[in-house]
Amino acid sequence: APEALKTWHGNKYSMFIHFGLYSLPGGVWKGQPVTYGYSEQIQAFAKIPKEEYMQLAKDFNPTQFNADSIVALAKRGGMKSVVLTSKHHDGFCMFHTATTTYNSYDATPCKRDFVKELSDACKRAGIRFGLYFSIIDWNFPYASPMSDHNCDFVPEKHQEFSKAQITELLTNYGPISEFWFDMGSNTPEQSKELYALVHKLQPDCMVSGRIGNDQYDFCVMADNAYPEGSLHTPWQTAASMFDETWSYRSWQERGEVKDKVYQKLCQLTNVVSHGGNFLLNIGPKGDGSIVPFEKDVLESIGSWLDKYGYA
Ligand code: JFZ
Repeated sequence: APEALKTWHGNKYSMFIHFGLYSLPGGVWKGQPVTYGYSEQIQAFAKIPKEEYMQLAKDFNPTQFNADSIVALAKRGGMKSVVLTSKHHDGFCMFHTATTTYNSYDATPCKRDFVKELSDACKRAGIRFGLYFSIIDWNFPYASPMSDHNCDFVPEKHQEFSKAQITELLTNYGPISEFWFDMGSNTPEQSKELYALVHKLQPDCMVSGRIGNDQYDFCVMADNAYPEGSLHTPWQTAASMFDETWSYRSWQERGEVKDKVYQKLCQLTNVVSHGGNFLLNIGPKGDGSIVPFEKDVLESIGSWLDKYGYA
């Protein structure tokens, strides 16, 4: 719908949040920093057996995760929506789902539904809310193979599983501004089916191009990139704070806040002035708290936007 596109395009600048079980180890496994690969994919990069990785859920109790303060930070930062990782490649669901007990409500001591908490907080604050969803799933035995975590691939079972989760996500949490599929479907038919499912449930929800096979409402550029010429489709650039990871990494060298503010402001203005939307990521710690460096960066960008009248 053209109105939905206009609304989405009007977001311009939004917050991406990578938060999940992987936030607990924070880029360290068995006392050793894992120095290659994104930290949200530590299960694959540190070759952690599934049963062992799953144990993280027993310690997942992010007492410092406060949806209202995250949303307040997004607003202070000048952001118009928030996009949360509902499920990353590890397959751990950050919402209370009936499809698997491997979720933040059933498998943890905290019994919390983070999709619910953040969607409610966004509603209270009057900003939009979107979801990242990985089609790749290292926990579901029948999901498409990537690394050696899946060995019993059954395309139909994987598709039914994804559809059930997508249905929950688009039914139980109010309006979802964008559905940020990652790591595409297996076949063109499956991409088409998921795309149609999203629009059947929420006609105004914008679907990301990473569902694969040319099914999309907007394209996602490579990190920090913007197109050379004019694109004939809406597009977005997602950006991480640091090149090597999206989720929290305890040993990350962050440098100076002012340098990061300058870098991210350049990217933001570049992307938005070329007609794209900018989605800037934060990676909260395993206890749910926001990394002070990231908070400072977002607040400085927010004051700059305010000062120059962009807010
Ligand atoms: C994917 C994930 O694998 C990663 O862990 C993170 O969640 C990120 C947001 O999305 O990684 C990608 C996939 C494609 C590109 C960049 C990062 N790309 O096309 O530039």
